[in-house]
Amino acid sequence: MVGSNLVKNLSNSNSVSEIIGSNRKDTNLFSLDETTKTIKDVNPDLIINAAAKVGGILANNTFRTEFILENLKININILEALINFPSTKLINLGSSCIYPLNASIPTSEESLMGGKLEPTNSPYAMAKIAAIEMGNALKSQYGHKIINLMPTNLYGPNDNFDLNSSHVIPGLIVKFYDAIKNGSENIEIWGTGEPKREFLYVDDLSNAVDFLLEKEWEDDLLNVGSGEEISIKELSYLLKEITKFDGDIIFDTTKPDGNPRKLLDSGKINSLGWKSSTSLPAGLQKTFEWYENNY
Ligand code: GFB
Repeated sequence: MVGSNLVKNLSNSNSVSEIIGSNRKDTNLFSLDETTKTIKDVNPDLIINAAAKVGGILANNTFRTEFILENLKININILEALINFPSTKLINLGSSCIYPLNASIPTSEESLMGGKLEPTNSPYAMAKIAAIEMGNALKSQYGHKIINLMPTNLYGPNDNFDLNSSHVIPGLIVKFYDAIKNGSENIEIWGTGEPKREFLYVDDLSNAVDFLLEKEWEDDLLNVGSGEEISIKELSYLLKEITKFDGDIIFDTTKPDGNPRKLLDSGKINSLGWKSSTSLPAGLQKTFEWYENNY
């Protein structure tokens, strides 16, 4: 979702003369040789690392080994390959789950490593933290220019709409869509509905990246969020309205809630002059329409 969206949006950017997308078919990031070869062949001014094994709470909590191994390998190979290309800048994308469970809300960049991680996604978070630390090592030792962007929970067209591995928004869109199609009387939401999340429409993240291309990078870690949080219960009622489902919503409390609250302090990027522009209802509407037209 993020990589294809960046290619689409940055193709129209005044700050970019050419953008080259490289997906998993083009470069095997589990191979250091192939990763190095792509960097050597393309010789880019800037790499945006949007590659990751990602998933929702169930996938993260079930495939814990794959989530840490695959993400570590991707990040190790990109950063090790970059050692010999110190003039190639890197924008490295992470996730808000790098911050500790007990971090203050809204969570600022300073909270990193201040406590224990939230258990359902600690393997994924640990791989993302390792990438930040590796980047810092390259910066101090070899002079690389690297910025780590930590977006809040993302959603939008081209997301993963598989019920078992998706994040909450695409998961609920599929559930409402199928319930309407099958005439079901209710849909099931995981957990208590009490947890709160902050969501960012994927175009807004690409817009933040485009915005930063014009800036001098001083911070090595920068949060990117919408600044608004909503409970999963409120989110499900909003989606019920958008999808026009007229049945009931049932909460399956045998499923995990995960982090009770995730809201980033995006004050740093806001003070540079960037703000998200897509409201949650507008983004959800666009994502639902995209799903209806593409599935
Ligand atoms: O989006 P989500 O899977 O990820 O879940 P996290 C958010 C909340 O929605 C949790 C609830 O409290 C879920 O229990 N939920 C309710 C559902 N119904 C559903 C459903 O049908 N599908 C899903 N997926 N959730 C992820 C991390 O955490 O966030 C990743 O696991 C990453 O590592 C990502 O950081 C951004 O926000 O809990």
